[in-house]
Amino acid sequence: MDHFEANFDGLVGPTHNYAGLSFGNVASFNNADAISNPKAAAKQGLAKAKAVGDLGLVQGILAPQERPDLHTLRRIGFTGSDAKVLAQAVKQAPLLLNACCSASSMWTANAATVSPSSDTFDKKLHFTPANLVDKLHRSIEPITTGRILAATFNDSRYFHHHQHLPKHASFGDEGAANHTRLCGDYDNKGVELFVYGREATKLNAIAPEKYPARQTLEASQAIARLHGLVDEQTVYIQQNPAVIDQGVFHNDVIAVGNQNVLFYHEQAFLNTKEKLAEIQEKFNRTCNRPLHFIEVPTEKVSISNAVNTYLFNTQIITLPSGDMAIIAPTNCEENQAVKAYLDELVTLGTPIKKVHYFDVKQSMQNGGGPACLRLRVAMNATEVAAVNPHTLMNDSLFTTLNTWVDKHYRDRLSIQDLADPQLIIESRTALDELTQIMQLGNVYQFQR
Ligand code: SUG
Repeated sequence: MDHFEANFDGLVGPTHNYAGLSFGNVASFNNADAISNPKAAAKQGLAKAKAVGDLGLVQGILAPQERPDLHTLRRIGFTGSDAKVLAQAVKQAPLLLNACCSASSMWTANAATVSPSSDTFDKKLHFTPANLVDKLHRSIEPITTGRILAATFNDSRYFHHHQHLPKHASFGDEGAANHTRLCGDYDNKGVELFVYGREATKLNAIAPEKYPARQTLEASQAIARLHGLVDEQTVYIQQNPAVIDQGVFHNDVIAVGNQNVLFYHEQAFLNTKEKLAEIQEKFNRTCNRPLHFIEVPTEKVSISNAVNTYLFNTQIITLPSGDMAIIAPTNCEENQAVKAYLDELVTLGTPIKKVHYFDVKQSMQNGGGPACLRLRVAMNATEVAAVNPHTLMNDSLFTTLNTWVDKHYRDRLSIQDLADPQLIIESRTALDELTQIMQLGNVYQFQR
């Protein structure tokens, strides 16, 4: 095969914890203050990534970020030694300290928006890190994300890296979680779908009432301009505000696509009929293949079941045989209605023939399913060959990373532990070693 959709999974960082930081993300809120297990979280993620690689897909790993983020704490006025900065922060501003300790970069579906070279103006693969401005703990990710992406896709002949969008609510951008690409073969032209929650510059625009809409139309349009996408291959769709208000904080909680399949809940979008017609028309003109819309009705799967099990935060992958499989969290298997739906789905005659379940509960408890944990990068063979090879999953990297996790990670972390200065030392020691394993150079602030 000479065209691939690679998945780059976020390696869970040593400070993985449950701080209830994401208003509008039901799991994050419900599990606030629970005790986390960073070691198990990292191993669950690695096992899932390795299994997808073993199914025959190109699989990569993106390094986590430096947390606690002492640099942000110093920027907001805490001074003295690292230990003193933590001690002051926990006393004066514990919630800000929590925000500076989140391992949220593990959800690499929010790392960036990626457009493959067959869609872009200069025939390079484009990356724009997401600014993640809606949540403080996530808004401190994009600079380091940009460095990690540049160290992973480190060949300017093939990869074009942009700066994140201006950090203002008008440009709220959550990356690939609100972006889907439909295509024939991965290296052929495709149709890029941008799903947004609100239009920032229009007065009285339709928007959710209870929870924030993190992605704006203006951000999606800016990405399409930066990547040089053409209108004939681009569709903008507004998310249904009523489902955002029920906990669907990203489109990838309610819809997922792969090649010629779009799998979505009937309540996912606004103006569904018109938008599906536009997708169909653009797809027909761009891609030489039948398109399958798989719409899941509320009577089979309610919005609350979709949010609680992450049925749509599954990965739809194409196996070397050409059949598609779904990578689902075990939470789907444990829910009667959702399991029944998935059992039926593989018999419907669509390209989806099989479901594989993985336990990623440490991530799920913060609202991150299998699809949140990965950034998809469609590539041709030349581009795959240009990727930093030390970031690509194989038996050796899998063993090395598991050993590295065993050596450095705790198996229990409470919110109170975030103020432990020893955690800074542990985290930095681990990440310094990781940059050598993955040959990333000095991507972290503490190394510069
Ligand atoms: O941004 N949770 C993440 C989950 C991101 C899921 N990503 C996708 N759907 N693509 C978020 O809400 C919780 C952190 C905490 O509460 O400790 C958090 O950031």
